[in-house]
Amino acid sequence: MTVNFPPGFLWGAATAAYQIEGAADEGDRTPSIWDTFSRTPGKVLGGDTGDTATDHYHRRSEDVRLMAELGLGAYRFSVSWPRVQPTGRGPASRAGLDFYRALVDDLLDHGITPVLTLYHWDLPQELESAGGWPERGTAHRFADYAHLVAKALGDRVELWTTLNEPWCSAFLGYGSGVHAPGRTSDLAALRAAHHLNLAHGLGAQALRAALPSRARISVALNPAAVRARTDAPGDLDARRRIDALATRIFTGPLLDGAYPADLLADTARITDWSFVHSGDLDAIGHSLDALGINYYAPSLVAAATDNAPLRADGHGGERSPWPGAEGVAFHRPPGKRTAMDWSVDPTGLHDLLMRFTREAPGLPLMVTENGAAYDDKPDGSGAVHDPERIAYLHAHLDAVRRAIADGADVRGYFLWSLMDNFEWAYGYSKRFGAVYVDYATQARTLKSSARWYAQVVRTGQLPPY
Ligand code: GBH
Repeated sequence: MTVNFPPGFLWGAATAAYQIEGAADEGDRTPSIWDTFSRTPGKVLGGDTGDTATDHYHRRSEDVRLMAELGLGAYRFSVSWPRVQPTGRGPASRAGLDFYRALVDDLLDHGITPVLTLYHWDLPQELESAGGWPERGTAHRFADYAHLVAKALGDRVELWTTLNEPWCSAFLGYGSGVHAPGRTSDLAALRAAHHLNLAHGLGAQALRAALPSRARISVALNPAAVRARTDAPGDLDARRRIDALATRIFTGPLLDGAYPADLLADTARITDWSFVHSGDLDAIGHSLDALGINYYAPSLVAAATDNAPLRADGHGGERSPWPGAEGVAFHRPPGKRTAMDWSVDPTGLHDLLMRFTREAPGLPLMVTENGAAYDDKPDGSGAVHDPERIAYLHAHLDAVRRAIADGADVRGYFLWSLMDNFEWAYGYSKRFGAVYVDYATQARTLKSSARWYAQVVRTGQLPPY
């Protein structure tokens, strides 16, 4: 069956500032929590840091030409907060803003729609030293920062995303500690989650005040496609708990104007949630023009029968990123796996798109990230063949197509990632790119998946598989 994606569908690829820019000490940039964290021995695999990353800061024009070669209609990137507002407060850095002005101009010159994310995990270290996301003031600092970026780029950027995956910022950053700033406190993680929600709400208000009315505001969540291992009540309850902590802790305030009652009950041992002030939920609700969904893999849970420890985020950390989910065991979903050891299951993406179609009727959806890591290596001629990634992308795009056919209003798809990059706690050991990066020379090579994706973008349809 040949099916076209809707006209105007945005075909894109995504990156994030700390993962690609490098130039950590250039311009007025100060350290972010990821500089501090990655420079701390033992935190990132191989001791890797984003100091140089893929040197995108210096290779911006070459990288935009690559995007044009792929025929991308859109590019999702993030702004480094400590590059454009070095201390996290006060005036903007001219040098910092100039970099993003030049990037956006390059994109527009090539007919590529810029999709700007304000926060992809690189909090200025000075704000962390003042308490970070567990402190309410950080949400206000974020709104000021949002205003400053909107003033600088609002004349040429229409699509704005406040936060990328606030779950990771809160629960990996402050709960399990496998991400920056590496704190391990259940209470701090829950406070961080609320202040990230509040930052989104106040940030959206600041954007509306500064942007022309055509601007569109979204947030990119990583909702869990979580399944119960059986229909036994204990397993279904495990599923409910993880769904609350992964997804409804964000969509509750965003879509329903309240935190879910079961989440409050599950976490009552940790907090009475008195850090939620009156008025906060009004600021957070009714703030979205679109919802971004990042999807990689499903999770499979069950009641822990034998005191099985909670699996943290698949990386070294022994602490759980799931406060209040004691008694939940994570199991390995069946099926094929990527180099992250995540299972390949596109039905999770279809399910999520249909879920938000039901739960947020009328709200446009966007797949803001989807992709996979594989052990890519150049062959003798320097070509990089990644048939597994093509299979992954094909299957997931097919899931998007099916969701659209089933009534989901999906406006775009962003492959993660444009190029190989700094994969957070895994450093450079995991490659998610459609473009291969030789870190010794910074040479970029299109993988076969990039050529495949270029064809999908050009034709607007999936080739037979
Ligand atoms: C995204 O994070 C990021 O936005 C991006 O920067 C990153 O490079 C990319 O994906 C690839 O990792 O149920 O406990 O097993 C995705 C992070 C990974 C967080 C899977 C949730 C499963 C948690 N997600 N993880 S668990």
